[in-house]
Amino acid sequence: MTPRSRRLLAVLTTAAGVLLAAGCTDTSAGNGTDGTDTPTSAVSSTSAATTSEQTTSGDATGSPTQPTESAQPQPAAVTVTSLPEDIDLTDSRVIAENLQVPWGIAFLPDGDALVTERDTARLLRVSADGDVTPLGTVPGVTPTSEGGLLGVAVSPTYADDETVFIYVTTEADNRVLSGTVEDLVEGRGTPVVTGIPRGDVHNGGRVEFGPDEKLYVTTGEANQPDLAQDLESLGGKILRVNPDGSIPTDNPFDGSPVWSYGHRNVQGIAWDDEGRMWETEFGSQVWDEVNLIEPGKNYGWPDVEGTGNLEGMTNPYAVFSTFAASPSGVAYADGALWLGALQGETTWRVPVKSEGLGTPKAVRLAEARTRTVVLAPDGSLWVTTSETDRRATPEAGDDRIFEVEP
Ligand SMILES: [Ca+2]
Repeated sequence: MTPRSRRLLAVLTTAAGVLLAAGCTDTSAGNGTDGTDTPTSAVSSTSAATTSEQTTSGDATGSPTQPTESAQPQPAAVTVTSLPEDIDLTDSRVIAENLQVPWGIAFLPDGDALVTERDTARLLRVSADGDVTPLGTVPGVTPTSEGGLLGVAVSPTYADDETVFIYVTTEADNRVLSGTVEDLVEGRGTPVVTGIPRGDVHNGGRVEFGPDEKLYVTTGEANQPDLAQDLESLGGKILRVNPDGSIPTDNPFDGSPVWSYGHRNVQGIAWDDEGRMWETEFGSQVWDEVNLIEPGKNYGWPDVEGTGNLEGMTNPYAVFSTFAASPSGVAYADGALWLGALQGETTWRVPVKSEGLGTPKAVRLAEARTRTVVLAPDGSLWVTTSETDRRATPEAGDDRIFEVEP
């Protein structure tokens, strides 16, 4: 048996043990940190331990299963427990290479992208033609194992205000800053949200404008699981604020930026054609999740990982064994969610239907761990690799941004 199959068997055994323990979850950082604590070569393809295509258990249509008052067991969400044996490499074009942990991407009105580098705290301008222009380094960023310069968003009214939003890990907290690019790299960013718990791991970090032009911010529980259930803490939440940081009057909790809670570590959000907000979330040892986010709802962590059917807690629409996904960013394109995956060298394409999610398909957009997937203005997907983040063995040219057609 290869080391890889031994490891996968160990993971499967752990999964079975946890499931048999009827809801007991392992709340340690463990393997469920941002990706994996082993080099990607250990999980670069399938093994004898996972011989089948991904399976869909329970409701074959992938309908959602939300907690109800009923005592009847609920069917599981769309469930993926393995990687296919062979996944063809998708045709792609390299846009940029030799980057250091590219993390966030946001497009400017002219089609160029702003790209963040997590550990260097550099802000880059990247054109579709592959021109990479360093714009400066954001001062005050204090990278941790998973923290640093993370998400970036461009104001919906950028043409008028030239405002950019970034999510940064400082010595004291995680926070969202706004300003022009020049403001941000010269240390004059305006605090928009402060006091998000920071940790060595589980720092969240995505910032995105919704269709309602509110700013959504995804956080992690900073490896303090109880924070996820504490409505007074900004850890383990999805936050919703006005661009100036004030609290929208229609938020679910009066005077609070909290939009949803009970999250472990969220690094991906995207909206579908119907305006519904989907979220990707790292599991601890067993189940990564895809959730439909609705205001005020409790998504369960740390009481439940995956589908728990606990009263007052909302089940995911899809779950993936952590070794098969570990999803960071997510994009919506061509009627599907595209999940960047830090394990398995895959991107998962998950069809979105009006009633829920369809059967996920593993797609290989790069022979690498993928971090961020975003929809570009021209309808293509930009995908970042994450081989230089100390969880893998980088090769010459890492890390890269690829362009693919959805
Ligand atoms: Ca959950």
